[in-house]
Amino acid sequence: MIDILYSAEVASARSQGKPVVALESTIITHGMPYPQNVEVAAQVEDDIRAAGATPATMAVIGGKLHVGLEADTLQDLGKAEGVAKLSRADFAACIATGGTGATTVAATMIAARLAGIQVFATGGIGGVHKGAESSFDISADLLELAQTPVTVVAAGAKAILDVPKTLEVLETQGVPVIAYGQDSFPAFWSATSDLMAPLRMDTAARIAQAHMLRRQMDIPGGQLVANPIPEDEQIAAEILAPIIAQAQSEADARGISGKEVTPFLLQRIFELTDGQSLIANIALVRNNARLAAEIAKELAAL
Ligand code: PSU
Ligand code: MN
Repeated sequence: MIDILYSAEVASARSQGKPVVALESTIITHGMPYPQNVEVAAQVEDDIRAAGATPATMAVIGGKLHVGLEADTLQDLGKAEGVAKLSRADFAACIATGGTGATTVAATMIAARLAGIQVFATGGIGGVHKGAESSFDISADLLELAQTPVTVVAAGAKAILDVPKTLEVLETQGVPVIAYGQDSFPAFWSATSDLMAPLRMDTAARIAQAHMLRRQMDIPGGQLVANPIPEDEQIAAEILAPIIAQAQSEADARGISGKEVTPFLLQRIFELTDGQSLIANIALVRNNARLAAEIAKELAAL
């Protein structure tokens, strides 16, 4: 087995069988600017503690896989420059070479599985990018959801993605996409979209039960829970549409490709909305952390 460095609180929760919620770190290093990134990461961890679960933020630091970061380590990671963005493809290579990297949704799911953690809260997942029919840019997050048994709570998918194609790939890959408490598939900054979610559940207990049943039925893979942003915190899709289009055409003009695409778009949208996108982003991540904690508690009780 690979060597894992657990934070003190995660080690203690694991030994007592208490509920733990995994958190990614790419959102810290590539998704939000410093110092808000560190403040938000600490706040989200506190939200999980307040809800009665233990947060486990994942990262690779100097070739060691950390499950749960101590406060000073989180601070250093949030400030550091040139941290790698790790997905399934480069996760093991980073450990092998003694590197430092932040985990995407895909890599966080792998780390969670290694640590026996079944629930994970994030903001948005990667998906099928606009123009994927020529770029072939489909996030490894979708394929990870198809094979790694972790329930991921996100706020739906961003409009930087081709959301209908993202839902099609999830369906093909056999990933349950569950809207929480509504029929519509949430659109990240907006609580609803024109698309129906394939599934709907209204309680954390149901989501936990479905997660367990998939394991008992030997169906590999996880679940995607799409949790709508609280209505008073949302940004209307009409306001964001032209901004997203501008960010996308800038990315195309500059020939941005591969793993640079998502961080580039997020950064440009932050700048073009004068930071408004970040405020909504923070609200929805916190909301997802609270729901993930409830699901983890239900799973621990099963
Ligand atoms: N989408 C967001 N915010 C994010 C990301 C995606 O709304 O921070 C990050 C997550 O870490 C996700 C990764 O796993 O980007 C996906 O990158 P890619 O599209 O290169 O697979
Ligand atoms: Mn990609």
